[in-house]
Amino acid sequence: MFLGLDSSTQSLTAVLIDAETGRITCQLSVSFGGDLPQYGSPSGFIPGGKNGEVHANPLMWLDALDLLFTRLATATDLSKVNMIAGSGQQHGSVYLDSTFDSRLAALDVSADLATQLAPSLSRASSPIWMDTSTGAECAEIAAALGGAAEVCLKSGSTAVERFTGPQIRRFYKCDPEGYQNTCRIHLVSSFIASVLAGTSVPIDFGDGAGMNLLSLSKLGWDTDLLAATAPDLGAKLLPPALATSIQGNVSGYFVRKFGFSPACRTALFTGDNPASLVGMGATAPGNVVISLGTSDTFFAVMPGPKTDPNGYGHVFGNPAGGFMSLICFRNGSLAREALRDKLGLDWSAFDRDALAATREAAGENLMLPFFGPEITPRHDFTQPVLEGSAGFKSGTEPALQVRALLEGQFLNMRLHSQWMDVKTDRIRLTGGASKNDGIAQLVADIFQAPVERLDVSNSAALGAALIAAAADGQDLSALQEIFCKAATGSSLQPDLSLADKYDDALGRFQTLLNTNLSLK
Ligand code: XUL
Repeated sequence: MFLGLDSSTQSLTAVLIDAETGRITCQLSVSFGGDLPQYGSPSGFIPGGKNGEVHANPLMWLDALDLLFTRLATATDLSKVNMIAGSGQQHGSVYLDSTFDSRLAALDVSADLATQLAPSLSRASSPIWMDTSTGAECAEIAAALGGAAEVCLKSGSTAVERFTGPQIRRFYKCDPEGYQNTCRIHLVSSFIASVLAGTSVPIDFGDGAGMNLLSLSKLGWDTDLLAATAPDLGAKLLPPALATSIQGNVSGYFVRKFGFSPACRTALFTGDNPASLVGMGATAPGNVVISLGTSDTFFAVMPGPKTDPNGYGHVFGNPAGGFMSLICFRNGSLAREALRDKLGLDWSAFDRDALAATREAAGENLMLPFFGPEITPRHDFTQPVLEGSAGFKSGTEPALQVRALLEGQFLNMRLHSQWMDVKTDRIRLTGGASKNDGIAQLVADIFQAPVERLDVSNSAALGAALIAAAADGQDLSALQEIFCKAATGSSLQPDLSLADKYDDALGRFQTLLNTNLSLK
């Protein structure tokens, strides 16, 4: 049995697979907002951050881990797990002092993780991927390297606000003492992997590439980027490694408290998107993955190294080896939820009612679908921009707004993924909103490509379980054939008669976007 965990923005999920029978035997989740209300983070982060800051409490992730394992131990026999791997929301960072490793080694089962590890935090909160506070630091790093293009060439991305390097630099500038007390910096992924392993373990190439610190050609920390980010940074990071590297046995805390076998081993954790690439069975060319989550992401295996000329897209390590490209859209389900709440609709209205009722209006009205700052394209939007019929703009025909929001999200995705130039035999759709047939059909129509969905709702945790199996020596592509099949009846073909309409809408969307980006 192989266990995959995914610590995402809003929840911690476990997927347990049996490689022999080809079945998922257990799936469980802890919701940060719902299950841990004491952290005051209904959407997984501390609300009300100033100047673009979005932080989360890392102790919440530890409490979630204890709670998830308590539930798992009741639901299943954890002594059968051979190997654990996992993934985390990308870019978020955890800052630890010199006592972290000794506290990990001495964990006592009579107390919880959060109480025992809290004293080793050298920074009380963790900036996460939604943070946009580091514009100045991005500019400083780019200037030190001789320009944005140089940072992109080395690390696969221009210096990006949410990426960990600029976030570390901001911490160093705002709290030099706190930075000096920090002996180890982890990503969300490597932090949780370290807790499980009972010792600090490396960051993997998949998640490490989201830091603006990893040299893609050398697959090691880049000395120029380290120097441009903060002093002595190299000493605070372990050398990066491949996700399938085995770290040793699971910590005794989990053996004694939750019934893991002492022989159970742990592999590295990776980013949620690289893990999702594995879990969606998309580690070979021809597949594009669109993940509809808190953020929406668009990713695919890279045919060759290529970077986004506009600086919005990224190159990350593929946990199966090689590289992947990724584009992240901040206004994902948070925007869908914002419009739903504004119009007082329930979820079904996004699908059955709203999209079905407005089929005739495909591509007619336009919405720049941004309820807050966006990262692709990078801009401080405060509310959506509407262009179209009077009933649409005034909101007297709410279904038209639902259609335009969703069309706007996928037109924006189509526009900003053109640079990748990847072969799209099929789009594999995942994430909460992917279950929605209306949304899935819209993706097929706007991209004019077939869309498939898998049975599994948490592709990152499934991907992590498959990475655990691969680390144990199992054949990854054979397992993907079994676990990553499209669900029966889930495939949708594009409506070819809409191709021209959406080509035209794409042009108008681009014009509206460019006009708004040049305002200000
Ligand atoms: C990717 C990104 C998000 C997070 C949260 O660059 O910022 O997708 O990984 O899921």
